[in-house]
Amino acid sequence: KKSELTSIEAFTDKHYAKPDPKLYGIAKHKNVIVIHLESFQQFLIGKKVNGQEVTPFLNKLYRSQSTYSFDNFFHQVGQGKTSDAENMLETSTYGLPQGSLFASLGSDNTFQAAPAILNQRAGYTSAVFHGNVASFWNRNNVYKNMGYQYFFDASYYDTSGDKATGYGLKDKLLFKDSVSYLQRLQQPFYVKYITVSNHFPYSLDSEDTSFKTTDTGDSTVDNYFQTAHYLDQSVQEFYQYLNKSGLAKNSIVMLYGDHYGISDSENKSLAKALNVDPDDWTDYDNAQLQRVPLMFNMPGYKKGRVEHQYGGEIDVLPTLLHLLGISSKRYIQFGTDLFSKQHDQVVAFRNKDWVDPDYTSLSGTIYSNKTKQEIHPKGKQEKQIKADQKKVNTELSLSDSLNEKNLLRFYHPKGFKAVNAGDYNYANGLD
Ligand code: GP9
Ligand code: MN
Repeated sequence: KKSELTSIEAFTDKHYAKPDPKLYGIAKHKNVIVIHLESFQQFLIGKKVNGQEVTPFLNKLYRSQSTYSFDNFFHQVGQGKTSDAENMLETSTYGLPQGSLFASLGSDNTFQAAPAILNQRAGYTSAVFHGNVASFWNRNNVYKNMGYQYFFDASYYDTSGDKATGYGLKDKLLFKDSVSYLQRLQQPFYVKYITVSNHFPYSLDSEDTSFKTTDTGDSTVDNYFQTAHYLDQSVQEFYQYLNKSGLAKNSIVMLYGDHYGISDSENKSLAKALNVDPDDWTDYDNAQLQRVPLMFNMPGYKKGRVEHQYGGEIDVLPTLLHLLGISSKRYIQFGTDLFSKQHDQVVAFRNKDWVDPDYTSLSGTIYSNKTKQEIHPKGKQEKQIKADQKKVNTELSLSDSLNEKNLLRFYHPKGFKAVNAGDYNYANGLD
């Protein structure tokens, strides 16, 4: 087992991408506020329905000079959906080929995750705010193993009557009702808000929306724009609080979409809403639709822009650490800093498909991104594509060995103190 760890370490060492010195540490000592935009896909950004922007606030944030945004950023989740996204963002290792890592391994595995790293390297306090019950996706156990100090789950809020929908407290209320807890956290803090209102089946009470949506005839698609609009307003209201309280100027806010909201089987109805002929819709289009937003917003910052490099959820942790001025080199992480010149732009999906700036590979069929057509690569091109596929396979299988055999328990990065889940008792909350 230890020799396996050695080969994993050799891979991630060699794969490591060093930070861009111009961006390293630009958010040093700032609070980190992560906003998990449930089921939020990139096509919502800038989208208008009946002349009205679906997500006007996020659109503004996306284009603001205070934000680094990405337009070729992909989700990489498998069956663990939200929990896979969380796992990748917190650890820069992949979810499992089947099921949810949180659910199947999360109670016992050793993690070297963001909350513990930030606490030990830079004194961060950590917390999660989420309006569903703590046991969903086994979060209660996983968060303790990751070193999260506080978890404000549904039991901390009033979720009675029409205050909640299927997956818990409505987003506007989550942001509003969590303020009293957030205010009491010692700074700098690393906090994560997991929203739920924009979740299938995208139902909202009529009092929560007046958005005039599409009429594709597919209620999932039509409702999706309404709940996305509600989520946008929720984030806007939270920003009003961040600005008023002064937290905004001491914080970096990272927003990301966790995975698709409209499944491949519904993409033909979606095509109508996107003004594309549904009969022309292909597997290639399904793959391209797996883009989700990623934004690093620093209120007051002036050099932000929309970045075009390809990347995915696996790349977020090293990117964030470097913005905070914390080197990621000593950790086993499969992603690479999105801003690095050495960043690896081949984005692996959990089923071994992949995309990069030039090609899309789906079950071994190769498409040119330029023509959107299937190609039959020859010569140098074929060699490159084979090498990329091999790297994708290797990377996924090394990540699986690491997690399935719990190998991080044998890995001791410099200065890292193993997390003791027993240190945390969320039932007692803040004292
Ligand atoms: C529920 C939520 C949804 O707590 O995070 O998870 P998902 O169904 O998207 O995996
Ligand atoms: Mn989700």
